[in-house]
Amino acid sequence: MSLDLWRRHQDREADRNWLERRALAASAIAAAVSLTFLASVVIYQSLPPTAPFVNGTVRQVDPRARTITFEHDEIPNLCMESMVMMFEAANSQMLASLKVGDRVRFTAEEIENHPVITRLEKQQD
Ligand SMILES: [Cu+2]
Repeated sequence: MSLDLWRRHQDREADRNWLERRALAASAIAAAVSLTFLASVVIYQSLPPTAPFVNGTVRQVDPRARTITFEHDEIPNLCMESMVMMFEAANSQMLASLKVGDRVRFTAEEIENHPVITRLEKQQD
């Protein structure tokens, strides 16, 4: 092998090594990104609900529509002042044995662009 040929061979080897290293780095970055994403999904799902409990008084119950109207205190996570408004309940059990005038504490969260009651507890008088 002439010196020139040998040099070109060495250059090609170097190019190939560089490409291999770059491919390896790219897949390492891709793996790190997907791991980070997976980890954040797992952490997000394992966290308890963060919506704070809010006090309210039941003003209307509609079991067929699965809605409850509350006079409620401020709901900071929804940037909402105290008011009277209707909410959808996350499940129909929340409406069982609930009657107008009941004082409750509840959490409301924005789900698919509308506020939903996600937890509900009757207050003992
Ligand atoms: Cu409101």
